[in-house]
Amino acid sequence: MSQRAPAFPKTSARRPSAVWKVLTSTDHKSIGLTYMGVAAVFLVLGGLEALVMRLQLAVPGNRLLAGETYDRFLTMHGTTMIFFVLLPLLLGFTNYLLPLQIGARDMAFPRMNAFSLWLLVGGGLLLYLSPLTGAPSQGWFSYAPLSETPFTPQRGVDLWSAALIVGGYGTTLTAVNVLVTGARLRMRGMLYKRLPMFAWMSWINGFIILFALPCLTAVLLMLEVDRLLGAGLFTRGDPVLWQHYFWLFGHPEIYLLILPAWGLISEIIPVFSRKPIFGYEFVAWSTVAIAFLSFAVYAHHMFAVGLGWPVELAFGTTSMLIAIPTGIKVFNWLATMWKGSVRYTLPMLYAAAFIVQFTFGGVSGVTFAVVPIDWQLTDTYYVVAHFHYVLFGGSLFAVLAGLHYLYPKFTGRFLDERLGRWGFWLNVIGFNGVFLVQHLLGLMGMPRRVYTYPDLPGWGALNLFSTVSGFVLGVGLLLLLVNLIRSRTHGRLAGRDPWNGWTLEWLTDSPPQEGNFSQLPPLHSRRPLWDLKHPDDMDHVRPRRHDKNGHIREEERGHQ
Ligand code: HEM
Ligand SMILES: [Cu+2]
Repeated sequence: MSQRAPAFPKTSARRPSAVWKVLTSTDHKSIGLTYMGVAAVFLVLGGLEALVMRLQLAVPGNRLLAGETYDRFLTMHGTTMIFFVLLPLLLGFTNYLLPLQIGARDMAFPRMNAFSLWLLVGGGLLLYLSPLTGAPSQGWFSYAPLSETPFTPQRGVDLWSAALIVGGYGTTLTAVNVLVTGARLRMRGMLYKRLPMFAWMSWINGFIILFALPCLTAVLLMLEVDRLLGAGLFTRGDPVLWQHYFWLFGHPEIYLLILPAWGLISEIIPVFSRKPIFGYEFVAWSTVAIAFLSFAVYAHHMFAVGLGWPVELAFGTTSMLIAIPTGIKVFNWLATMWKGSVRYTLPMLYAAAFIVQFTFGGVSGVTFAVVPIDWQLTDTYYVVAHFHYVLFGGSLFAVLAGLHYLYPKFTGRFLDERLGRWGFWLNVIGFNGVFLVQHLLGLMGMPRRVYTYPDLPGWGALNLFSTVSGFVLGVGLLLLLVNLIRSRTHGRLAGRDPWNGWTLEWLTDSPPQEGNFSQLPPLHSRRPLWDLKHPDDMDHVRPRRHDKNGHIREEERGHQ
């Protein structure tokens, strides 16, 4: 009789399961990845809601959804995508990357960090409980008095507010964590002027979150005081009071959804162009300018309410001004690519698509700064096209670039290249197909937030095109999902530094060990890993890496 293997010692049965580990972890990397995982679930939900809306809009006079039901899908979609997809994605990258880039072991307050994460998850659950009591139908910006009980009686609105209040507290606490981490936990030699661009931008973002989100929390509490206690702040008070509060939060919100995205792009483009970022100081300081200006433009969302021309002129002007620091960034990214030796890997492809699409969305944004144009186009599909170009073509594409860039760090393996390229092209074609034509629909006068429309010349065809493209995009995102899951076990091994990077995260194992670093190199410049790899040619000795004509120097190419 063969001998039996000794029974496993009992204690090992109590080893925490993977799920328990995720639920209780205070490690910034686990928290970061959980944010992203949660966001992926909500992306599927928000994406399905979008497709249902697009099906309803596919042909004129469609009867698939009733008007009220369409409004509910619209509200759930907008709220989900902004607060429970983009926000957690960007917070996920910030959590994961910020400590690694500055040479820290973790965020400043790891337990508070876990608390913030679960507050946000709780918020998401509250939102998706709301359909049980009648899903909210007042739109993601929930204008009061429309969102008051007499006009939107269902309890789902209260759950909707609760979702954003709870999630909002979590995000505000994260901002505190980010600010303290960036201020206090930088390794020796990591001066502010040497911060990697992602670390810098997500740190500045902490300020925007800290000052913007409380405006939302306050106004939501006011709404609930009205709805639950009948105070009448918005019904008996100023009818545009809500809008002031909401947009004082809402416009900075759009910037807080783009700053970390810019940070990712500012990491990826230099690495894949083999040039340090062009005009580091300009990119850095333009971010600060944007953080301030983002609070000074908010009333451009309110040109149609009749603020009077002096106010409109002022806000129109600031809105045009903010295009300058934004344009500086686009210029600097292009200048970084210019005469570099560009490698069109998957992250770089997504980054390139980002530049084109984000610029497009930015330019259509500037057209709204011209008040009479805004009067003409407000609440049309031109607006829907504009903000999807910024949020999807911009933020989300940057996140996808970041995901392809950092996946090897997260998992130790590359994403599959072939599947990745198929996904990329389907996403680009699908996304532009959905939203490019909506500019035309808007110019032709199609209002937004309508559940159906009459059969006017061209409207049906353009809408059908948009809907079909939506499904192409859906397939593209699905391929990405398959790739993310499959490559975890099947992907090519990546090692520590698969892209030949320059910032500290590439010094760690993939995935990084607990505590991140066993040893940190001395830090003399913005590119510590370059210095490590080229001790004879360090950045602080020779920071200029282009020749007089702007070409990347020959020996630099050799250094790839
Ligand atoms: C990052 C991704 C996305 C974000 C952040 C986003 C955000 C939003 C927001 C904030 C609204 C406005 C909701 C409101 O007015 O209350 C909206 C509306 C809408 N979105 Fe998205 N969205 C995203 C992706 C998509 C995709 C992929 C599609 C289509 C396939 C889509 C289709 C729509 C439609 C049809 C509407 C309704 C327009 C209307 O009736 O006015 N969205 N989205
Ligand atoms: Cu705005």
